[in-house]
Amino acid sequence: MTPTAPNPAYDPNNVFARILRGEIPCHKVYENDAALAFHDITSAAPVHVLVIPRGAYTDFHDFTRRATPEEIAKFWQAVDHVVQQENLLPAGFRLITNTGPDSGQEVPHFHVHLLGGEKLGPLLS
Ligand code: IU
Repeated sequence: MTPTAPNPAYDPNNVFARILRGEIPCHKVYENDAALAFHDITSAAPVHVLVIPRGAYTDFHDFTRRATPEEIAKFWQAVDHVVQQENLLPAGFRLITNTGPDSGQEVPHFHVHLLGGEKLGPLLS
């Protein structure tokens, strides 16, 4: 795929960039040419998978504004693939993407948390 121009605000040494480069191992669940899905190291549910784009996007806002339509489509197709692979329907699942400091976003590379495998508690408690 044609990479989008680098975002000057993007830290190329964040942990997910290093996972994408193979410098840090991950427990891979699925990948396509635009996205990688792997288990969160701190599980908040029986299924807790992170899906990240291969491109250098800091967060949801950055990804949505700068990624190509093909990257965006393939990213969400990867999320949907993991939903099916992990048998999360019909019981259901939750998608979360923290964006910016007020959200508690820790890793400055866009990612979606996919949570499921049990009845989840209230989002806000
Ligand atoms: P957040 O939305 O940026 O707060 O989520 C970052 C997640 O990345 C968090 O749930 C961590 O457990 C997870 N994570 C990881 O899976 N592997 C790592 O090496 C690191 C964080 I650092």
